[in-house]
Amino acid sequence: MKEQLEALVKKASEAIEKSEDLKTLDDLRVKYLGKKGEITSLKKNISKLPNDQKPMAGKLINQTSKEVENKLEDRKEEIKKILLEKKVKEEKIDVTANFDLYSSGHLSVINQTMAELEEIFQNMGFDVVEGPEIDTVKNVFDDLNSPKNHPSRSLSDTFYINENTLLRPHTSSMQIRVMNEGKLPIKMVSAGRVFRNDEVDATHSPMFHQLECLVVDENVSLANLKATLETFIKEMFGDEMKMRYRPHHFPFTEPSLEVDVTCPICGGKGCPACSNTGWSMELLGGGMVHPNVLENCGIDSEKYTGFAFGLGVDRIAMVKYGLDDIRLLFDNDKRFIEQF
Ligand code: FA5
Repeated sequence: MKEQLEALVKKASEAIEKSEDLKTLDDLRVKYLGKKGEITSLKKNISKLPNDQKPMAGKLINQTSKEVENKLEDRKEEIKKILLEKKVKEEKIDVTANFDLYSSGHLSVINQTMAELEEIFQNMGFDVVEGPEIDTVKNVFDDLNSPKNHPSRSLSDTFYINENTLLRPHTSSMQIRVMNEGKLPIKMVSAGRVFRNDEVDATHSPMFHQLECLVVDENVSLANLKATLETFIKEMFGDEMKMRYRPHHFPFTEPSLEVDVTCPICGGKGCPACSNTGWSMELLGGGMVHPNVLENCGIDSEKYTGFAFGLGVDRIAMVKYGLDDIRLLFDNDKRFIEQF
């Protein structure tokens, strides 16, 4: 195992040394130390070793992990320094240049998209509701029928403030808050920031935005959910946009589904961005509200049914504007921002 780890450190170090930008470095971090990374996989396999080999293997893998982590950090600092020096050299300021004194800022792409989404749903008769980014374990998990051992509850997935309070990892906690108000029927959307300990890559960010939708009334059916989703997709992306449903599992809905649309980069022909499938990354998850969730909020599940879904606002913006990397939305590059 020692030789295997040394070879891994060598391979990682060479790749890290060769990297010239922070994106490549992020990708290397995911490759080696991410949830499915090479070193993380080795850690997961320790349990399969004979008992007498476990302590030594654990120690060696931790050392390897630390070594690669340090090399990534060192290279990150070096790259930052090189980029800064390059910037200082290239970006000389001409103080005599004529510039627009009155140029003003505007809403970011994400806020524009969020406003557009809210308007579409308002036109369909939904109320717009706001809620806190810090919420309770009860609202985020317990009352949403999440089993105690659900992976999303773990410290490695979710940012806890204390045992009972956390940065919400999804806007679904707003379902509980609204149902607990005790007013029926419900037809609401609620958008805002959410936080997860996700590795950064082209389609994932640790802070992103969701819009939650909840309808509860008598006789609400899966057909109503489909009609709402199909109307929304047409309003947002135009009549030509294709969508597909995939079955999924969420503890708070049954049955559950996910939705993708035509790949915005190739228009469905197949390209590297969509791994030649012709479909976008997953845009939203939803389903029929689980009877346990209704009962947890004091709603009679024999009389009332509901549907809910949660969509990724950042990913909606990516599809709308044909962006192939979510990081563009957060980089604050003026050349990008000014295009919107
Ligand atoms: C949820 O968060 C569920 N709460 C959605 C839901 C609501 C299901 C109501 C049923 C009823 P999921 O983890 O799949 O599900 O996230 C929903 C959407 O958020 C995804 O489809 C995706 O568009 C977006 N998303 C998820 N993780 C990230 C991330 N790290 N970065 C950017 N967008 C993300």
